[in-house]
Amino acid sequence: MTSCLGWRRAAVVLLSAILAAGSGGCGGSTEPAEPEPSDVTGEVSLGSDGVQAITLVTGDDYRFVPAEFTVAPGQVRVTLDNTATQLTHSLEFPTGDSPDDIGESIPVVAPTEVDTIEFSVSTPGEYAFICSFHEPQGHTGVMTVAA
Ligand SMILES: [Cu+2]
Repeated sequence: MTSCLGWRRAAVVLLSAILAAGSGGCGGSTEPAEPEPSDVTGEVSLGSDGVQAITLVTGDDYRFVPAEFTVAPGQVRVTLDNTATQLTHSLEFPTGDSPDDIGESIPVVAPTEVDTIEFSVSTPGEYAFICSFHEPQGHTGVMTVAA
């Protein structure tokens, strides 16, 4: 008698587990989409010459995509691709508050133009960069030099 009841309970538990698993799978498609990884952290790749390279895209808004990326100490090549039809941008590492003085900048990149700078970093830390035209609108980013 008791063993029969036990089996029935087990069956109920098993059925509940199946239903829970099924509803969990359906719920997955309704979860909010996560931000594209490229919106958060950039893809730094090695160029054919072994230099770390990354392209930041900017457009008719006040964003660098990605706005944050990480490199190792050494040579770095940063390309700014301005896909905008209206806005002119720049990419500058302000001096004074960075561990290394990078000393390279792209002072002007007109709509649809692309420009590249190359520099070396040696001191791990965070290096803020800005678009000098739109810093007040939050057109900024951070390059991290890993230890
Ligand atoms: Cu800008």
